Amino acid sequence: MRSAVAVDLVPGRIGEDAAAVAIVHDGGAAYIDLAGQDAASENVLAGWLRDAGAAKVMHGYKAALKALASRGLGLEGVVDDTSISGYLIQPDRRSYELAELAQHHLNISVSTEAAKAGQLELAFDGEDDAAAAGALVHVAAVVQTLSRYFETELAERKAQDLLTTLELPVSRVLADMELAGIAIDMLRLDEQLADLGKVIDNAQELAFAAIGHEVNLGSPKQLQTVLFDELGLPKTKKIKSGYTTDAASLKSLLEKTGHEFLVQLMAHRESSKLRQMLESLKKSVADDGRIHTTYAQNVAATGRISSNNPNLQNIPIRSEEGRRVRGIFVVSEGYDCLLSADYSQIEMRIMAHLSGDAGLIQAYKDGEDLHRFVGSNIFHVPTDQVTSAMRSKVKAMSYGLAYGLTSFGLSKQLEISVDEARTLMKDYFDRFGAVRDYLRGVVDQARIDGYTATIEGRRRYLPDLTSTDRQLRENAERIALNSPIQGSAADIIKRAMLGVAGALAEQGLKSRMLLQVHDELVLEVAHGEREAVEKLVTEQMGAAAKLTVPLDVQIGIGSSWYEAGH
Ligand code: DCT
Ligand code: MG
Repeated sequence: MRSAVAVDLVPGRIGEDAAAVAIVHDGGAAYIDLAGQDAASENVLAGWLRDAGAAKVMHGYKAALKALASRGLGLEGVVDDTSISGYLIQPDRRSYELAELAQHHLNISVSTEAAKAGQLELAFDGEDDAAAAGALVHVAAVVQTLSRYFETELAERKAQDLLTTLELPVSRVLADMELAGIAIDMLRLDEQLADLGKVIDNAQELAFAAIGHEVNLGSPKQLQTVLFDELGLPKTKKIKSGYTTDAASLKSLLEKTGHEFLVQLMAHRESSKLRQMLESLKKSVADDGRIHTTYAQNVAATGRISSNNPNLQNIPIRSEEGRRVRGIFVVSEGYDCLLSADYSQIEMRIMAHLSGDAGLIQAYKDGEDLHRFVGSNIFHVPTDQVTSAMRSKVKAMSYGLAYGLTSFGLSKQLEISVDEARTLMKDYFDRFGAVRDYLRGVVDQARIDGYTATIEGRRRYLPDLTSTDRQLRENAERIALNSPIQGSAADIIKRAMLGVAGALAEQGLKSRMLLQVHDELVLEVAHGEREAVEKLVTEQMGAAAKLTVPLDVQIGIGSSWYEAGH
């Protein structure tokens, strides 16, 4: 018999603190105000919460772990988190709030007051104690019912193992990472802000000089006047308010005309965006001088972990200016360095594995740079004569095909004629035929099954595959193509996190994992543990999946996230 636990969360120093706990068990219920307890009953509660043999279900396991930890309370034996099982059942829902899940699956209405109590904001203010207690117990009762209903649903979708062996343990690891946070070098942050300020002012001045007068560079209306009336540049795509001045159009306009105003305008925009990002990072530094992001396991339908408040996944990585931002994330006192480990070409490796394409598999087994290898095959030159332009072309094509790119799309992306793109694709598929067969097969199979599945069996249901609306259908087809690859990459990094966390604990190391971003893990390494951590991270990440091709892990070390990059 599983007990349902609801924890009342109130804003705390970092994240939330637990104020009260409601427990529903076999029809009976208890409400415990954590502040008003004597030592003896607190011990009983603490013992029960920590008892791995006492099975518990809840909604929002990670938040509860953190909130209870702030009171020194442990939590073991959690066998379901309905905010995650609900997601595994239907990964494309917009929200997994308790009230919504209860309404959708059980047709039960949960008052917003009660839902809030279980899900964050309801603060107990003395007067309304009884009502608040009732609300929290009600939440636990709903969670109990919902979890029972989900048991069957999970079994039907063969998702029980994903929940208990992957997602729930990952919640634990993420809770620790969120609590740890990552240290920020405020001086460096301010320095970068000041530098960007100069770059922005300079770009603005040069932009004004290029047209001989001042203009508000942030105003699309004024920009249109300058670009299309004054300078008479070729018109971009028509939109409601004239012609678009979005980034892509400006880029293509610059390529066509090379106009100095555009050069400066784009530099101005890029730097302004970075400055905005730095400002928002600065605002999210907590009292302890660290940034504590919040991860979500139920936002990205592919299975990838997302990061919020602040989002650490959208810090640009391709430009040097963007990478520099990582320099503000630093090792903290008492630790030796930061270590960044990431998978190289994980999507292509998964593609090689899933398609079983002999050429791709052999290339990886031989330790070749795959994009170079494909480039050599497509452009009919030896691998050492594949230029970086050729390499990025085939890279764009390889990923493009996995994302449902058409020859028209490819021609636009590579700025070549549709005929050329068609030939390129034909050459590609002539060489790597199993990839084409695989991609076709994925969509056909998904149409029959109603879902796609990752290597670990994470499903994504795609009812629109049989829609009569062509746009919906084609969109579902694109999702079907890429979900097994994206989703498998997500499963792999999650397994790797469990492996790394497990090995750190097993070896009694003080080093800790801080961040998970895309295919990368960032750790803070304690003194004297560098070698051991490097070894275990390489091993654990490499062993996170058994593919027909090896998983390649690259490691960098430094005093900041930037320096640890590679
Ligand atoms: N990506 C994409 N389309 C591209 C390039 C990248 O969809 N044209 C996606 C898929 C892979 C992910 O971004 C990471 O990008 P890269 O690191 O550039 O890809 P890679 O295969 O790891 O190549 P490289 O060896 O150059 O790092
Ligand atoms: Mg890469």
